[in-house]
Amino acid sequence: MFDAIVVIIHAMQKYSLLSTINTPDDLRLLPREQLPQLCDELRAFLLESVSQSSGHLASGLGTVELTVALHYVFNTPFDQLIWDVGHQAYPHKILTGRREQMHTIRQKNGLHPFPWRGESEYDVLSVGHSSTSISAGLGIAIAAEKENADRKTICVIGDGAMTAGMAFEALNHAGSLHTDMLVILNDNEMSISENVGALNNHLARLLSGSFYSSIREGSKNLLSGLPPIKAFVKKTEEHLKGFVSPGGTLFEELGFNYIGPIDGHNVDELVSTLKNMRNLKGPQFLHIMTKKGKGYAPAEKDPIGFHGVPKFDHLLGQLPKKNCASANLLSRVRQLVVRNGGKRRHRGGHYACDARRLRHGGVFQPLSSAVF
Ligand SMILES: Cc1ncc(C[n+]2csc(CCOP(=O)(O)OP(=O)(O)O)c2C)c(N)n1
Repeated sequence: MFDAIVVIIHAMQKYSLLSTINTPDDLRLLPREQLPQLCDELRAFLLESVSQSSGHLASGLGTVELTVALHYVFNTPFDQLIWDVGHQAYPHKILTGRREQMHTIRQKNGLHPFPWRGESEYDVLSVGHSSTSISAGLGIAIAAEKENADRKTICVIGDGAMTAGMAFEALNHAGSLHTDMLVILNDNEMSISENVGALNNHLARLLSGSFYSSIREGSKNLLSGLPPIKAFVKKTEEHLKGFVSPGGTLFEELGFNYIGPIDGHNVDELVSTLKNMRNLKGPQFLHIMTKKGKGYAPAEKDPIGFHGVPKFDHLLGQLPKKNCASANLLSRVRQLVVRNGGKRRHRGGHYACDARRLRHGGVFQPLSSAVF
Protein backbone atom coordinates (compact mmCIF):
# COMPACT_ATOMS: atom_id res chain seq x y z
CA MET A 1 0.00 0.00 0.00
CA PHE A 2 2.77 2.39 1.06
CA ASP A 3 4.78 1.44 -2.08
CA ALA A 4 1.78 2.17 -4.30
CA ILE A 5 1.36 5.63 -2.73
CA VAL A 6 5.06 6.37 -3.26
CA VAL A 7 4.74 5.39 -6.95
CA ILE A 8 1.71 7.66 -7.40
CA ILE A 9 3.41 10.63 -5.73
CA HIS A 10 6.52 10.07 -7.85
CA ALA A 11 4.43 9.99 -11.05
CA MET A 12 2.58 13.16 -10.07
CA GLN A 13 5.89 14.95 -9.60
CA LYS A 14 7.42 13.66 -12.80
CA TYR A 15 4.29 14.20 -14.90
CA SER A 16 2.94 17.21 -13.05
CA LEU A 17 0.80 18.47 -15.93
CA LEU A 18 -0.06 15.16 -17.61
CA SER A 19 -1.30 13.72 -14.31
CA THR A 20 -4.01 16.42 -14.24
CA ILE A 21 -5.38 15.42 -17.66
CA ASN A 22 -7.91 12.67 -17.18
CA THR A 23 -10.02 13.49 -20.20
CA PRO A 24 -9.68 15.80 -23.23
CA ASP A 25 -12.03 18.23 -21.42
CA ASP A 26 -9.17 18.81 -18.91
CA LEU A 27 -6.78 19.34 -21.81
CA ARG A 28 -9.05 21.94 -23.40
CA LEU A 29 -8.96 24.00 -20.21
CA LEU A 30 -5.18 24.45 -20.41
CA PRO A 31 -3.74 27.74 -21.66
CA ARG A 32 -2.09 27.26 -25.02
CA GLU A 33 1.35 28.12 -23.63
CA GLN A 34 1.29 24.91 -21.56
CA LEU A 35 0.85 22.60 -24.53
CA PRO A 36 4.59 22.17 -25.26
CA GLN A 37 5.17 21.04 -21.66
CA LEU A 38 2.26 18.63 -21.94
CA CYS A 39 3.77 17.21 -25.14
CA ASP A 40 7.12 16.66 -23.40
CA GLU A 41 5.49 14.85 -20.50
CA LEU A 42 3.27 12.79 -22.80
CA ARG A 43 6.27 11.69 -24.84
CA ALA A 44 8.25 10.77 -21.71
CA PHE A 45 5.28 8.86 -20.27
CA LEU A 46 4.75 6.97 -23.54
CA LEU A 47 8.39 5.93 -23.64
CA GLU A 48 8.42 4.83 -20.02
CA SER A 49 5.17 2.88 -20.24
CA VAL A 50 5.85 1.09 -23.56
CA SER A 51 9.37 0.15 -22.43
CA GLN A 52 7.72 -1.60 -19.46
CA SER A 53 4.75 -3.16 -21.27
CA SER A 54 6.15 -3.81 -24.79
CA GLY A 55 4.18 -2.56 -27.79
CA HIS A 56 4.27 0.03 -30.57
CA LEU A 57 6.62 2.87 -29.85
CA ALA A 58 8.20 4.83 -32.73
CA SER A 59 4.94 5.77 -34.48
CA GLY A 60 3.37 7.09 -31.27
CA LEU A 61 6.43 9.18 -30.49
CA GLY A 62 5.81 10.87 -33.83
CA THR A 63 2.15 11.70 -33.18
CA VAL A 64 2.42 13.33 -29.73
CA GLU A 65 1.94 16.95 -30.89
CA LEU A 66 -0.75 16.00 -33.40
CA THR A 67 -2.73 14.12 -30.74
CA VAL A 68 -2.56 17.02 -28.27
CA ALA A 69 -3.54 19.55 -30.95
CA LEU A 70 -6.46 17.44 -32.22
CA HIS A 71 -8.02 16.92 -28.79
CA TYR A 72 -7.36 20.58 -27.95
CA VAL A 73 -9.06 21.96 -31.05
CA PHE A 74 -11.83 19.43 -31.65
CA ASN A 75 -14.62 18.59 -29.27
CA THR A 76 -13.93 14.86 -28.88
CA PRO A 77 -15.72 12.50 -28.49
CA PHE A 78 -18.61 14.46 -30.04
CA ASP A 79 -16.33 15.22 -32.98
CA GLN A 80 -15.17 11.93 -34.46
CA LEU A 81 -11.46 11.20 -34.59
CA ILE A 82 -10.42 8.15 -36.59
CA TRP A 83 -6.89 6.73 -36.46
CA ASP A 84 -5.78 4.59 -39.38
CA VAL A 85 -4.16 1.26 -38.36
CA GLY A 86 -4.03 2.51 -34.78
CA HIS A 87 -0.43 1.71 -33.88
CA GLN A 88 0.18 5.47 -33.54
CA ALA A 89 -2.75 5.96 -31.14
CA TYR A 90 -1.08 5.24 -27.77
CA PRO A 91 -0.80 9.00 -26.99
CA HIS A 92 -4.54 9.22 -27.76
CA LYS A 93 -5.21 6.43 -25.25
CA ILE A 94 -3.13 8.21 -22.62
CA LEU A 95 -5.07 11.47 -23.03
CA THR A 96 -8.49 9.81 -23.09
CA GLY A 97 -8.70 8.38 -19.61
CA ARG A 98 -6.51 5.31 -19.97
CA ARG A 99 -3.18 6.62 -18.68
CA GLU A 100 -3.16 4.43 -15.60
CA GLN A 101 -3.94 1.28 -17.62
CA MET A 102 -1.24 1.73 -20.25
CA HIS A 103 0.99 -0.83 -18.52
CA THR A 104 -1.67 -3.53 -19.25
CA ILE A 105 -1.39 -3.22 -23.03
CA ARG A 106 -0.75 -6.59 -24.72
CA GLN A 107 -1.72 -8.46 -21.55
CA LYS A 108 -4.70 -10.69 -20.88
CA ASN A 109 -7.68 -8.46 -20.02
CA GLY A 110 -5.48 -5.43 -20.59
CA LEU A 111 -5.92 -2.50 -22.96
CA HIS A 112 -6.13 -3.26 -26.66
CA PRO A 113 -3.00 -2.27 -28.57
CA PHE A 114 -5.17 -0.49 -31.16
CA PRO A 115 -8.25 1.74 -30.82
CA TRP A 116 -11.19 -0.39 -29.76
CA ARG A 117 -14.81 0.78 -29.66
CA GLY A 118 -15.70 -1.35 -26.64
CA GLU A 119 -12.87 0.21 -24.68
CA SER A 120 -13.62 3.91 -24.95
CA GLU A 121 -16.13 6.34 -26.42
CA TYR A 122 -13.10 8.18 -27.88
CA ASP A 123 -12.27 5.17 -30.08
CA VAL A 124 -14.53 5.73 -33.06
CA LEU A 125 -13.38 2.71 -35.04
CA SER A 126 -11.89 -0.61 -33.91
CA VAL A 127 -8.81 -0.92 -36.07
CA GLY A 128 -5.67 -2.90 -36.79
CA HIS A 129 -6.13 -3.22 -40.54
CA SER A 130 -4.54 -0.36 -42.41
CA SER A 131 -6.03 2.12 -44.91
CA THR A 132 -9.67 1.99 -43.76
CA SER A 133 -9.93 5.38 -42.00
CA ILE A 134 -10.99 7.61 -44.91
CA SER A 135 -13.64 5.21 -46.09
CA ALA A 136 -15.09 4.82 -42.58
CA GLY A 137 -14.71 8.56 -41.97
CA LEU A 138 -16.64 9.39 -45.14
CA GLY A 139 -19.59 7.26 -44.00
CA ILE A 140 -19.50 8.90 -40.58
CA ALA A 141 -19.25 12.38 -42.13
CA ILE A 142 -22.25 11.72 -44.38
CA ALA A 143 -24.24 10.56 -41.34
CA ALA A 144 -23.14 13.71 -39.48
CA GLU A 145 -24.43 15.87 -42.33
CA LYS A 146 -27.79 14.10 -42.18
CA GLU A 147 -27.86 14.60 -38.40
CA ASN A 148 -27.25 18.31 -38.93
CA ALA A 149 -25.46 18.47 -35.59
CA ASP A 150 -22.28 20.17 -36.78
CA ARG A 151 -20.23 17.16 -35.82
CA LYS A 152 -16.73 17.15 -37.34
CA THR A 153 -14.99 14.11 -38.78
CA ILE A 154 -11.21 13.81 -38.83
CA CYS A 155 -9.19 10.90 -40.24
CA VAL A 156 -5.46 10.55 -39.51
CA ILE A 157 -3.62 8.35 -41.97
CA GLY A 158 0.10 7.64 -42.44
CA ASP A 159 1.89 7.89 -45.77
CA GLY A 160 2.38 4.11 -45.69
CA ALA A 161 -1.29 3.35 -45.16
CA MET A 162 -2.16 5.96 -47.80
CA THR A 163 -0.60 3.81 -50.53
CA ALA A 164 -3.42 1.22 -50.41
CA GLY A 165 -6.24 1.08 -52.94
CA MET A 166 -8.94 1.40 -50.32
CA ALA A 167 -7.60 4.79 -49.18
CA PHE A 168 -7.64 6.07 -52.77
CA GLU A 169 -11.14 4.74 -53.45
CA ALA A 170 -12.30 6.67 -50.39
CA LEU A 171 -10.51 9.89 -51.46
CA ASN A 172 -12.04 9.55 -54.89
CA HIS A 173 -15.49 9.04 -53.37
CA ALA A 174 -15.18 11.89 -50.83
CA GLY A 175 -13.91 14.32 -53.46
CA SER A 176 -16.93 13.66 -55.65
CA LEU A 177 -19.46 14.07 -52.81
CA HIS A 178 -17.98 17.31 -51.39
CA THR A 179 -18.68 16.06 -47.88
CA ASP A 180 -17.26 18.11 -44.97
CA MET A 181 -14.38 16.11 -43.56
CA LEU A 182 -10.72 16.53 -42.73
CA VAL A 183 -8.06 14.03 -43.78
CA ILE A 184 -4.68 14.49 -42.12
CA LEU A 185 -1.73 12.85 -43.83
CA ASN A 186 0.90 12.04 -41.21
CA ASP A 187 3.92 11.90 -43.48
CA ASN A 188 7.01 10.45 -41.81
CA GLU A 189 8.37 8.93 -45.02
CA MET A 190 8.04 5.49 -43.44
CA SER A 191 5.62 2.56 -43.81
CA ILE A 192 6.88 0.53 -40.84
CA SER A 193 10.01 0.31 -43.00
CA GLU A 194 11.09 2.84 -45.65
CA ASN A 195 8.32 3.87 -47.99
CA VAL A 196 8.45 3.06 -51.70
CA GLY A 197 6.38 3.70 -54.82
CA ALA A 198 4.93 6.46 -56.94
CA LEU A 199 2.93 8.15 -54.17
CA ASN A 200 6.08 8.31 -52.10
CA ASN A 201 7.82 9.99 -55.02
CA HIS A 202 4.96 12.47 -55.35
CA LEU A 203 5.15 13.37 -51.65
CA ALA A 204 8.91 13.64 -51.86
CA ARG A 205 8.52 16.07 -54.76
CA LEU A 206 6.16 18.21 -52.68
CA LEU A 207 8.78 18.38 -49.97
CA SER A 208 11.88 18.72 -52.05
CA GLY A 209 14.39 21.53 -52.24
CA SER A 210 13.55 25.19 -52.16
CA PHE A 211 9.92 24.41 -52.89
CA TYR A 212 9.43 22.92 -49.41
CA SER A 213 11.43 25.59 -47.60
CA SER A 214 9.45 28.37 -49.22
CA ILE A 215 6.23 26.65 -48.17
CA ARG A 216 7.48 26.24 -44.63
CA GLU A 217 8.17 29.93 -44.43
CA GLY A 218 4.87 30.66 -46.11
CA SER A 219 3.02 28.25 -43.84
CA LYS A 220 4.41 30.07 -40.81
CA ASN A 221 3.09 33.37 -42.07
CA LEU A 222 -0.15 32.16 -43.47
CA LEU A 223 -1.24 29.40 -41.17
CA SER A 224 -0.23 30.70 -37.75
CA GLY A 225 -2.09 33.30 -35.73
CA LEU A 226 -4.73 34.07 -38.28
CA PRO A 227 -7.95 33.95 -36.31
CA PRO A 228 -10.44 35.47 -38.76
CA ILE A 229 -11.58 32.61 -40.86
CA LYS A 230 -12.44 34.85 -43.80
CA ALA A 231 -8.90 36.15 -44.04
CA PHE A 232 -7.65 32.60 -43.87
CA VAL A 233 -9.89 31.35 -46.65
CA LYS A 234 -9.06 34.35 -48.82
CA LYS A 235 -5.35 33.96 -48.31
CA THR A 236 -5.59 30.23 -48.76
CA GLU A 237 -7.23 30.65 -52.11
CA GLU A 238 -5.28 33.64 -53.37
CA HIS A 239 -1.82 32.71 -52.23
CA LEU A 240 -1.36 29.38 -50.60
CA LYS A 241 -2.67 27.16 -53.34
CA GLY A 242 -0.79 29.26 -55.81
CA PHE A 243 2.58 28.42 -54.43
CA VAL A 244 1.89 25.17 -52.64
CA SER A 245 0.81 23.43 -55.77
CA PRO A 246 1.81 25.12 -58.98
CA GLY A 247 0.88 22.00 -60.92
CA GLY A 248 -1.87 20.85 -58.53
CA THR A 249 -1.28 18.13 -55.99
CA LEU A 250 -2.72 14.70 -56.49
CA PHE A 251 -5.10 15.38 -53.60
CA GLU A 252 -6.43 18.53 -55.22
CA GLU A 253 -7.05 16.60 -58.39
CA LEU A 254 -9.17 14.24 -56.30
CA GLY A 255 -11.29 17.15 -55.07
CA PHE A 256 -9.66 18.05 -51.75
CA ASN A 257 -8.54 21.46 -50.55
CA TYR A 258 -4.85 20.74 -49.87
CA ILE A 259 -3.00 22.63 -47.11
CA GLY A 260 0.62 22.00 -46.18
CA PRO A 261 3.09 20.62 -45.68
CA ILE A 262 3.50 21.91 -42.12
CA ASP A 263 5.69 20.89 -39.20
CA GLY A 264 3.86 18.16 -37.28
CA HIS A 265 6.02 18.69 -34.19
CA ASN A 266 5.12 22.34 -33.69
CA VAL A 267 2.06 22.05 -31.47
CA ASP A 268 1.29 25.76 -31.66
CA GLU A 269 1.34 25.78 -35.45
CA LEU A 270 -0.83 22.67 -35.51
CA VAL A 271 -3.39 24.26 -33.18
CA SER A 272 -3.57 27.43 -35.31
CA THR A 273 -3.91 25.47 -38.52
CA LEU A 274 -6.54 23.07 -37.20
CA LYS A 275 -8.55 25.94 -35.73
CA ASN A 276 -8.46 27.70 -39.07
CA MET A 277 -9.43 24.57 -40.98
CA ARG A 278 -12.09 23.35 -38.53
CA ASN A 279 -14.99 25.18 -40.16
CA LEU A 280 -13.96 25.00 -43.79
CA LYS A 281 -16.55 23.38 -46.02
CA GLY A 282 -16.00 20.37 -48.24
CA PRO A 283 -13.22 17.76 -48.16
CA GLN A 284 -10.07 19.18 -46.53
CA PHE A 285 -6.58 17.69 -46.68
CA LEU A 286 -3.82 18.66 -44.24
CA HIS A 287 -0.32 17.36 -44.95
CA ILE A 288 1.96 17.30 -41.90
CA MET A 289 5.58 16.21 -41.67
CA THR A 290 6.67 14.19 -38.64
CA LYS A 291 9.62 12.09 -37.60
CA LYS A 292 9.05 8.50 -36.62
CA GLY A 293 10.62 7.99 -33.16
CA LYS A 294 10.67 11.76 -32.49
CA GLY A 295 12.31 12.85 -29.25
CA TYR A 296 13.99 9.55 -28.37
CA ALA A 297 17.38 9.38 -30.05
CA PRO A 298 17.66 5.56 -30.38
CA ALA A 299 14.22 5.41 -32.05
CA GLU A 300 14.95 8.36 -34.33
CA LYS A 301 18.13 6.55 -35.41
CA ASP A 302 16.45 3.17 -35.86
CA PRO A 303 12.69 3.76 -36.40
CA ILE A 304 12.23 0.30 -37.91
CA GLY A 305 13.78 -1.49 -34.91
CA PHE A 306 11.73 0.65 -32.51
CA HIS A 307 8.44 0.33 -34.44
CA GLY A 308 7.26 -2.45 -32.13
CA VAL A 309 9.40 -3.24 -29.11
CA PRO A 310 9.68 -5.89 -26.42
CA LYS A 311 10.24 -4.73 -22.84
CA PHE A 312 13.53 -2.89 -22.67
CA ASP A 313 15.58 -0.45 -20.61
CA HIS A 314 14.80 2.95 -22.12
CA LEU A 315 17.61 4.66 -20.21
CA LEU A 316 20.10 2.28 -21.82
CA GLY A 317 18.39 2.74 -25.19
CA GLN A 318 19.11 -0.77 -26.44
CA LEU A 319 16.66 -3.45 -27.43
CA PRO A 320 17.32 -6.98 -26.18
CA LYS A 321 18.95 -9.21 -28.78
CA LYS A 322 16.66 -11.67 -30.58
CA ASN A 323 17.05 -15.17 -29.13
CA CYS A 324 18.94 -17.71 -31.19
CA ALA A 325 15.92 -19.82 -32.16
CA SER A 326 14.01 -16.92 -33.68
CA ALA A 327 17.14 -15.48 -35.32
CA ASN A 328 17.79 -18.88 -36.98
CA LEU A 329 14.20 -19.17 -38.12
CA LEU A 330 14.33 -15.70 -39.66
CA SER A 331 17.54 -16.52 -41.43
CA ARG A 332 16.05 -19.79 -42.81
CA VAL A 333 12.88 -17.99 -44.02
CA ARG A 334 15.02 -15.35 -45.68
CA GLN A 335 17.08 -18.00 -47.54
CA LEU A 336 13.97 -19.83 -48.74
CA VAL A 337 12.19 -16.69 -49.91
CA VAL A 338 15.19 -15.41 -51.83
CA ARG A 339 15.97 -18.81 -53.38
CA ASN A 340 12.36 -19.47 -54.51
CA GLY A 341 11.79 -15.91 -55.59
CA GLY A 342 14.98 -16.02 -57.64
CA LYS A 343 14.12 -19.35 -59.34
CA ARG A 344 10.63 -18.40 -60.41
CA ARG A 345 11.23 -14.94 -61.61
CA HIS A 346 7.71 -13.66 -62.05
CA ARG A 347 6.45 -15.29 -58.90
CA GLY A 348 9.49 -13.79 -57.33
CA GLY A 349 8.40 -10.44 -58.71
CA HIS A 350 5.03 -10.92 -57.07
CA TYR A 351 6.60 -11.79 -53.73
CA ALA A 352 8.99 -8.94 -54.16
CA CYS A 353 6.16 -6.44 -54.62
CA ASP A 354 4.93 -7.40 -51.17
CA ALA A 355 8.49 -7.47 -49.96
CA ARG A 356 8.93 -3.87 -51.05
CA ARG A 357 6.12 -2.89 -48.71
CA LEU A 358 7.01 -5.35 -45.95
CA ARG A 359 10.70 -4.94 -45.42
CA HIS A 360 10.08 -4.73 -41.71
CA GLY A 361 12.98 -6.27 -39.85
CA GLY A 362 14.83 -6.95 -43.08
CA VAL A 363 13.40 -10.46 -43.60
CA PHE A 364 12.39 -9.73 -47.16
CA GLN A 365 14.93 -7.08 -47.95
CA PRO A 366 17.30 -9.41 -49.87
CA LEU A 367 14.47 -10.50 -52.21
CA SER A 368 13.33 -6.92 -52.70
CA SER A 369 16.85 -5.83 -53.60
CA ALA A 370 17.47 -8.91 -55.79
CA VAL A 371 14.41 -8.41 -57.99
CA PHE A 372 14.17 -4.60 -58.28
C1 LIG B 1 -4.95 -4.45 -44.49
C2 LIG B 1 -3.58 -4.33 -43.92
N1 LIG B 1 -2.50 -4.50 -44.70
C3 LIG B 1 -1.25 -4.38 -44.19
C4 LIG B 1 -1.09 -4.09 -42.86
C5 LIG B 1 0.31 -3.97 -42.32
N2 LIG B 1 0.56 -2.59 -41.92
C6 LIG B 1 0.63 -2.25 -40.64
S1 LIG B 1 0.94 -0.64 -40.46
C7 LIG B 1 1.00 -0.39 -42.14
C8 LIG B 1 1.29 0.95 -42.73
C9 LIG B 1 2.19 1.71 -41.86
O1 LIG B 1 2.57 2.91 -42.45
P1 LIG B 1 2.11 4.30 -41.86
O2 LIG B 1 0.63 4.32 -41.79
O3 LIG B 1 2.78 5.35 -42.65
O4 LIG B 1 2.63 4.27 -40.38
P2 LIG B 1 4.09 4.51 -39.78
O5 LIG B 1 4.76 3.17 -39.79
O6 LIG B 1 4.79 5.50 -40.61
O7 LIG B 1 3.81 4.99 -38.40
C10 LIG B 1 0.79 -1.56 -42.81
C11 LIG B 1 0.79 -1.68 -44.28
C12 LIG B 1 -2.23 -3.91 -42.05
N3 LIG B 1 -2.17 -3.59 -40.76
N4 LIG B 1 -3.47 -4.03 -42.59
